[in-house]
Order: sequence, then structure tokens, then C-alpha cells
Amino acid sequence: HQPYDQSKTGTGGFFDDKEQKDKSELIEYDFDGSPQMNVPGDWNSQSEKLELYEGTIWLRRKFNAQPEKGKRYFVYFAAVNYEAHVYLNGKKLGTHKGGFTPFQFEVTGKLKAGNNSLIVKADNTRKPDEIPTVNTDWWNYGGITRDVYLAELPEHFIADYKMQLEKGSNNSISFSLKLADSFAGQDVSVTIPELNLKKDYKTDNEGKISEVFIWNNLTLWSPENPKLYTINIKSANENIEDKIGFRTIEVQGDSILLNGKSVFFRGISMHDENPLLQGRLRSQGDMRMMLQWAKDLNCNYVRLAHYPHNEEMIRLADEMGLLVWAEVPVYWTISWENPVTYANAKQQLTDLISRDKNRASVVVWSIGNETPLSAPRLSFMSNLAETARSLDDTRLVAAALEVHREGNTMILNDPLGEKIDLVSFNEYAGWYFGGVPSEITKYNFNIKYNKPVVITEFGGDALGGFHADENTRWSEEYQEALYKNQLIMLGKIPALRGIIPWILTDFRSPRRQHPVYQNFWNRKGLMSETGKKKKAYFVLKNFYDQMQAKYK
Ligand code: ADA
Repeated sequence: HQPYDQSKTGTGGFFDDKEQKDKSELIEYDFDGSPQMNVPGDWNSQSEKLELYEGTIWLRRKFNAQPEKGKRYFVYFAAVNYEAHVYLNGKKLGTHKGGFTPFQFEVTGKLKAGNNSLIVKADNTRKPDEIPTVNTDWWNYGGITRDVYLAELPEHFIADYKMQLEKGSNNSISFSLKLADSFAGQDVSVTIPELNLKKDYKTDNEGKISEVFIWNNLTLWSPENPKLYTINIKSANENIEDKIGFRTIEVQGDSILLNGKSVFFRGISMHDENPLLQGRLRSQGDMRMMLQWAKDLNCNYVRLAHYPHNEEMIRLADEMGLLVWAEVPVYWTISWENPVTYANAKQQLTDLISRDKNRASVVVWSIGNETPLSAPRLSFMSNLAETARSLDDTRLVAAALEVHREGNTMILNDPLGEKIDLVSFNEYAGWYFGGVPSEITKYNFNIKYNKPVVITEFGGDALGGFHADENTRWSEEYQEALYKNQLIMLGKIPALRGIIPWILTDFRSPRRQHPVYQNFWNRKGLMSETGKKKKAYFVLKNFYDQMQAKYK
């Protein structure tokens, strides 16, 4: 059972009901003899033939079930990229759009005793009005990329709960819970054994519980001490165990305060991609590897770009002590004026926040990346910012904003900056503009907002193992010099409170076949796709060691 708030749409996702009506019955083809595919797993990394495939694939799984009377059953998908049409025993359960967020269908009464057949038609065709849209700089891995569960639940099951510190407080814990229906009078107990805390509740007429209580002497969660408390939530027929950390994050002037103390984000970006396999991260081990690489670099912060990563990844970040920037795939130019596109973006943001709201590691909800200043995107983005805030006022809201240049000045006066908590932007001085690395220290900054500055991207491509002088593009020495000079240049920003260079490892990028800059691979990794450290890695690590000492 995954705590996941499905009240927003009834089924937890963005559904295309028309399509659902059109094809409600399925004639089941003979799948026997068809190739096997691992689930979870994208299809591109499982067969050479499918390496660059975008389109439709049908997947079937037969399974046994023994449904019991009085129980409810759900098929839960942690993610299918991009559009999923789901059938159980030939009957359509529904459709979901959005490649990175979870959804579920109730199958109570539809699940048979004995053999069942679950069929998913997954379609990762990119379309202009979708989120993300057609053009992105990452590979569009298709299929059932994350876990699938059959969940057996009691009648009045716990559909959702939230436990965290209230905004600005280090001892006031807000707890809320709701049952899947409005069953009143359900006994629910909450215990935190380590604190000797036990609370007994009864659900109200809406099947809900909501309380704020004071608890002093909590050990707060931080990257240095990622303290998680085991929480048990027990009702008549359910016993949920979770591990929850408590921490505060806020902005004061141009400082970011974590548990009331000024913090510098020693960040790195990563995709949900195992560079060794050139596929989505599948196992917990894969995910641990990526986060451990970030820890080895002495990061306290990861940007999980550019879409929601696996829930398991966020849980690991909680456990391993890494702050998280979580993002929705509002990337580059999308259909700003299409209300359906907006509804989709809003749904993905809502689902992300609903899924990860109990994770202490997540401190920033990012509503998008490099949305062009010239585009009619302000009301779209402002509404997303408001959505994030209204759903969760205990975290920061951010986006990678746009800068423009006048002579040697990078100017940030993007009006979206008014609506969000951090000044974040991507700039590629020394790679896409500005000459060779030694020349970029000429740049100055003119930033309109008195808010903490967290640089969301900088970097340049280097072929691991290619050595030359520091003016030779693609050499490790060029990238190394670029990092050194970026740090000098960015050091001129008084309110600099974090950097998140692009990117931890090289990654597949076959869609963006830029004739000059890249072909199939984006080589801006500090590590190659086999995990070999490039020279720039050590420049950043050294800087992070210094910043760690400075912000002790
Ligand atoms: C953009 C984008 C990134 C990355 C980068 C690059 O800034 O946000 O996804 O691809 O470009 O390497 O060019």
C-alpha cells in the first residue's frame, strides 16, 4: 500500500475519458511466444531493436489472485511513460497520462479468483501539447519504468496521511489522515516508539483526522544527521510503518535556513538514468549508486532533473542525508496557452507533492526549467507556483529562470522571480557563449531580487580520457578550467547560497543531435557513463570541502 492521495481526480492522475469510452473491451491476442520484458524497466535498454523506439508497446502479465470478501483491491503503477491504457481480464480500467507520477485503479469485483491477465498498452509518443513536450534533452525511455503492485486493502483503508513540522516551527507537528471513504468513528492510533509517543484518534464524519501537537526535543533531520523516526499508524485492519524526518526550511532575506541555520546547497544534478545500462534506474542498488556518487563529491543537495524521480530515490535521499530539488517536466517551450496542457502540468505537480510530502529530504518544489522569457508563460507558471504553495507551505518553490546578457552583464529580472523563493538560473558561460574558460570571469551579474541565489546549471562537455590544453574543447582540461573560472565568476554574487552544476554523469541524449555540441550523448558529466571521474570533478569536490567548512 502506498499512501497516495487520489481524492484530487478520483483516480489519481490525468485521464482521458473519451479514449476510455471508445475502447472499453479488448480482444486479447495470443501473447504466448512474445518476447519477455523486465518490469520495472524501460524498453529502450532491454533490446537493441528498441534502443531508439518511441511508440506503442503492449505488455501483459498473468497472475494469480484469491480476492477475499470485504477487501478492496487496487492495481498501482508507480510510473508508466507516457500514456498507459490498462486492461484487466479484457476490460478497460482506464487511461493515464504523465510518465513520472503514480496512478491506480480499483479492481474490487473485477479481480477473479485464480488466473488474471493485466494488459498495459504503453505509448511514449511525444506530442506537442503534453508535459513534457516533444523537444527535450534527455532520452524518452518508454514503458512500465517503475514498480507495479496489486494492493489488498481493508474496506475503510487509510488513503493518505501527512506528518511534518508546521511552517516555521521546530516542535509543532501537524498530523492529518484520511480514509478512502467518509467512514466515521474509525479508531486510529499513531505511535513513535522512540519518543514514547502514542496518540489515539477517531475519524470524523468525513473519515478524517487532523491535529497539531507540540513535541519538544525532536532530533531534527539534516544532511549531517539524517534522523528518521519510525512511525506506526494502526487502524482496525491496517498497520502502516513509515520513517519520517522532521526539519524546517525557509528563506530569510538572502539566506536559506535549514533548521534555523544558514545553509549552502552543495548540489549536483542527475537524471533518472543508470549510465552503465543506459536505461532508467531500476533497482534500489542503482539508485544508491547515484546518490552515493553525489555523497562522494561531498554534496548535500541533489537536483533530480527534470521530472519526478522514483519515490524510492526520495526515500533513499531521506536515509542517506541529501536535500532534494524535485521538479515537474515543464521544460523549454510548451503549449502555454492550452488549458489542457496546464491541467496536465498542474496534475503532475499535485501528484508529485502528494507522493513526497512526508519526505524530509525534499526542500524545493521546482515548477519548471528554462521556460523562455519571451513566451506567454507568466500566468501558467505563476499559477503553478501558487498551486505548489497552496498544497504545501512548508517547502520552497523554485524554477530555473531566464537570464539575458547585455555586454558583460548577466541580467536577471525575469518577472517569474517575484513568485518564487529562490533566484535560480542556468548559464553556460565558457560553453555556449563567452569564449574559452579563462575569459568568462569578465561577466558580472545584475539580479533584481533580494533572495538567495542558487545556480541551477552550468558546465560544459568533456570526453572522459581525452586530454589537451585548457583551450581545447571536449578535453577534460577545458572542463576543469571551465569549473575553476565558473567558481570565480559566480563568487561575485553576494547572495550565492548554492550551486547545482550540470551534471553528475554523462547521459544519453539522442534526440538533440546538435551538429556542433553533441551527438547522441550529453557529455557534461563530471563522471563518464562508466563512473570514471573527470578532472573537473576534483575542482568541484575541493570547492565543496571548503564550503562545508565555511557553513559549519
Ligand atoms: C539546458 C537543459 C539541460 C541540459 C543543458 C545542456 O540547460 O536545462 O537539460 O541539457 O541545457 O547540456 O545543454
